[in-house]
Amino acid sequence: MLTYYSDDHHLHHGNCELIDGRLLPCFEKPQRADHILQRVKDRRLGEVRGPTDFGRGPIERIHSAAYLDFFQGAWARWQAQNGSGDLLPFTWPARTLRAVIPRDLHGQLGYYSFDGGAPITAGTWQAAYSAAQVALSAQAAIAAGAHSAFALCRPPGHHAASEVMGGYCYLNNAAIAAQAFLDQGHTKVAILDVDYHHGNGTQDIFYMRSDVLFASIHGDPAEEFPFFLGYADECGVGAGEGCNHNYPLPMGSDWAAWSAALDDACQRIADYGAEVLVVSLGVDTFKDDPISQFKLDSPDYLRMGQRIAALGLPTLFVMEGGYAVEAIGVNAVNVLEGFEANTP
Ligand code: SS9
Ligand code: ZN
Repeated sequence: MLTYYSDDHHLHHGNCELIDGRLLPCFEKPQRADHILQRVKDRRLGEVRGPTDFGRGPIERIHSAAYLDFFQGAWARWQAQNGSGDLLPFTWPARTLRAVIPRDLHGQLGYYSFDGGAPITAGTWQAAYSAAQVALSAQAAIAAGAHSAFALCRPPGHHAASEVMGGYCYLNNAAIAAQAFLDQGHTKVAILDVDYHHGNGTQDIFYMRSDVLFASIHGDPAEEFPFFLGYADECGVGAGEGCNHNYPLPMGSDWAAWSAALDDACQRIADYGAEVLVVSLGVDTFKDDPISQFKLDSPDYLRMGQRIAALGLPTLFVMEGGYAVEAIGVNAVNVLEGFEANTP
């Protein structure tokens, strides 16, 4: 399997995040992608290629120009104010307030985010931009005939909506790639989100559309981040009705419970008639993940890849979460190896 990767992810390294009343070092850190790349090489998964630059155009198919302008320019504005430290939001237009766009940098930061988990640093835009190009490059490889490809994206993307960052995510790499398939002539794309957290950004982007089916298996949002989306009764609206499938699972779920949801999600994807599959590949479902509560073990990721391969669809894997840094290389690449083992 081809892997696409850019070293630019190193340009994004947030300082800290708020957990249990303490500021702790960010869990979403550069070593995550370094470990995955090393495992790709150790297992000789296939060639590793740098991205082609497709520009801002395909990103603007998902994110508004106003949002991208804000994100791209935020650090320079912060520097012009002599800001020190990461740029982090602290006020959001929650219920009772108005979703106006203030003039102030921090006001705009609150407008364009949903939590304080996505710090903007000097290199965040470049890292996120390159991650989107990595996803687009892997998409292009599949469009050119490859049966599968791995976009080793960092930062991740599935929590980012059209105009909202959060949950370590800025640009929705999987959504950008899915839209590229549609813009190149496909009519039905499925996105399967196996990250431990609900892909709220991806769901929101495609919620009213029938050309993308979204299925997500995740920790029950009644008990887990992102809390405010990802419930089982969210099925899509308008043209999108019936094209959104959430599988919220209880804390402590293991492979038996998780794989039952996967079987159902795969059946939905097959019934939908998807021509191509994008997998939002998070491996924070791992038993030793420091911020998650599922109980998958490393061999389970081989089974996951095998089950996904049984769909028989051209498949783009897009890296999302996974924070047990030493293990995420093994677990992510296990999915890819399981997929290849079950591909004729
Ligand atoms: C605060 C935890 C916030 C955000 C998790 C984002 C995961 C992205 N106690 N966690 S895959
Ligand atoms: Zn996650």
